[in-house]
Amino acid sequence: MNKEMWFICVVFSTSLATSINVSKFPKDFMFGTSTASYQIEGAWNEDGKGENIWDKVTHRVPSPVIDNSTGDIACDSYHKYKEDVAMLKYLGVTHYRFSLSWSRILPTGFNNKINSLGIAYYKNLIKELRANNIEPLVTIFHWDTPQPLENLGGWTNELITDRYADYAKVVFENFGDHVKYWLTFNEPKQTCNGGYGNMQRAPLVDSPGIGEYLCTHNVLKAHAKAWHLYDKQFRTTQKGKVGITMDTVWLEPDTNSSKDVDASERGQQFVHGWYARPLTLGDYPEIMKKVIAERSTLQGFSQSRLPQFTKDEITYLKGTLDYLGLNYYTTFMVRDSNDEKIDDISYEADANINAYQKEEWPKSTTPWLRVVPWGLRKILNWIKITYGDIPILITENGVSDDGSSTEDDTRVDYYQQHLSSLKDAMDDGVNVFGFTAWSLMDNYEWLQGYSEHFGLYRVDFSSSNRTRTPKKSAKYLKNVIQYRCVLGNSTCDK
Ligand code: GBH
Repeated sequence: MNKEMWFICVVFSTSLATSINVSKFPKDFMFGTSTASYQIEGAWNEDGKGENIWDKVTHRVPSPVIDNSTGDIACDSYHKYKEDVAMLKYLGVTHYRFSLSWSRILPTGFNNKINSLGIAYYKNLIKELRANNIEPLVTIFHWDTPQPLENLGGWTNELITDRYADYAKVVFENFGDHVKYWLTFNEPKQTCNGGYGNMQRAPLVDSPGIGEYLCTHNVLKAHAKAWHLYDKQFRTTQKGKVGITMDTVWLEPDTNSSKDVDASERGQQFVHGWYARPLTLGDYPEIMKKVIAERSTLQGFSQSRLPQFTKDEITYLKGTLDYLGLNYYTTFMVRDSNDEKIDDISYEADANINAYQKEEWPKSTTPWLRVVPWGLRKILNWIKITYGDIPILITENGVSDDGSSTEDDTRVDYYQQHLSSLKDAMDDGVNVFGFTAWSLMDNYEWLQGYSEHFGLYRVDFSSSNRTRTPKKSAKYLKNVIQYRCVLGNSTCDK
């Protein structure tokens, strides 16, 4: 190949790899930003709020949190919600995704006592949003289980499924006239794997290979109970939609050998099928049922560590999704693992894949998060092919940095590339009706404390005002929303 041809090839292939989709987003496409109660509200023991599992673990001595910090004050949004709404207004978003603190509404976790001040806080927030023409998108549960319910086993005890439905009823009754989009759970895989399996999330219960499966079983039942409750008692008058948010990753086969391709598909089923399949087709993926049953037997258990749904439960779960929320941050390469690890009783050993990220993929300050925009298009297409043409809302997408500068070019690039990949998926025919950036502002990043910054706004955690400052990415997203164009200007095709 001569020099000139070589040059043309390189230019062509790099421009393909990074080519930006410049077709416009549809007129009714929803653009928003996202937060979660424990990560922003603070006021952890104010106005009658009860204790939840994050209050509990962050107050432990020694602390399990990287910087020993807590969400006691966080962004102080309990007091500063009007400022938050003004920021949303500046961005020009159509919707705002936030979550409700169960313990603020029901301090004991049970419905014996409803905290009117907690209800008032969310009513005021919703009112302020509506007054500014911003649609509230409400996550009913984002990881903060009331401590009294955790004391009884939390999500591993089936008792919680009816208690969750009681809570959802209070929520629909009080806020449902002004909310059209509900999400029952945020990332149940993190609640279950992190909370009861791999010790990455509160309540930090050490029960790998068992706790995750019990937890997920109950989360799915609780979700279905809330959906049916809404469907029977609230849908006709309130006219909203009830979905769930799953965390997603794309798992790209390392080679095209059938072993690696199978490992990728098995991984997808363990990560996504575990939740999406029961709620669309009615039961866990066959591969999960088979693998976990076989391994359980080899390990000496008299029954599978994966609980079974009865026929009635399968019917009850099936079709309980009005739409699907997806959080996408990154992608992994996967290889088959030759080692069966029979002695290892854990979800990870059951899934048995080797995952890694390529050095050439740009890093963030979060260890698992490298920038891989094309994975978003791939996971969206996989979901459509595997579970049918369900309406999808991207409920989270974003990247962390060290927070040292408001000139956050990395975040601007990240959003531009991911929105472009999202538009590619929409052009492929995937039914996506909205995009929600994580996060409106820097906030409490769970066991990483205040060390990772995902915000469009910087928050000064050293000032008692928790001063918010827009970053370059906020201005970029504002322009994207205004022009419905990833370039942030008017040059996109019609
Ligand atoms: C989200 O979690 C949360 O909803 C949000 O509260 C949080 O602040 C935000 O992201 C930023 O972290 O689990 O092995 O497949 C994201 C949790 C953990 C999901 C890592 C994807 C990929 C590695 N993510 N996971 S794996």
